[in-house]
Amino acid sequence: MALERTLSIIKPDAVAKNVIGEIYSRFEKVGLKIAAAKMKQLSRAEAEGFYAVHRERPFFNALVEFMISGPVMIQVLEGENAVLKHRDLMGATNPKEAAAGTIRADFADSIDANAVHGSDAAETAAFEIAYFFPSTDVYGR
Ligand code: RTP
Ligand code: MG
Repeated sequence: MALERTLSIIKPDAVAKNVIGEIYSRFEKVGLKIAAAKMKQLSRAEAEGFYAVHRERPFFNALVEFMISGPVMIQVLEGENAVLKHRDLMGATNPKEAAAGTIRADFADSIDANAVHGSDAAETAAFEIAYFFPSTDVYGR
């Protein structure tokens, strides 16, 4: 299994709930290492660019509004099979459908305020990591 990197964002709702440490602990327990991290208030343009793939979707404006409603915590996670491993920890997009014990089941309130973002494939991870971190700020171990 290849060593992979993925981009994680703890969204404004989860930052406001003060569960950054609880979520980091879940990453560490499955062997995902934090290779880069920063807290950031996204501008509208940054949020729109990050989610550009969803630009034509009906939920795009609500998604952008939510993502700029407060600071987010952004990190690069590194480990074996990191993309899928992280998606498994997150749970389904809609917290009502998220499996028990997943981050979204435990901390998300709605499909809009759903606590976390995770890259959905290795190619999107490469784009998303570069979107927020210059390669010199990512510390692989
Ligand atoms: P994310 O990108 O944030 O990790 O979430 P995801 O892959 O599980 O879901 P995605 O399809 O990429 O959608 C991005 C975000 O848009 C919101 N959404 N709302 N109302 C809706 O039908 C709907 N569908 C998606 C969610 O907040 C989702 O996280
Ligand atoms: Mg997605």
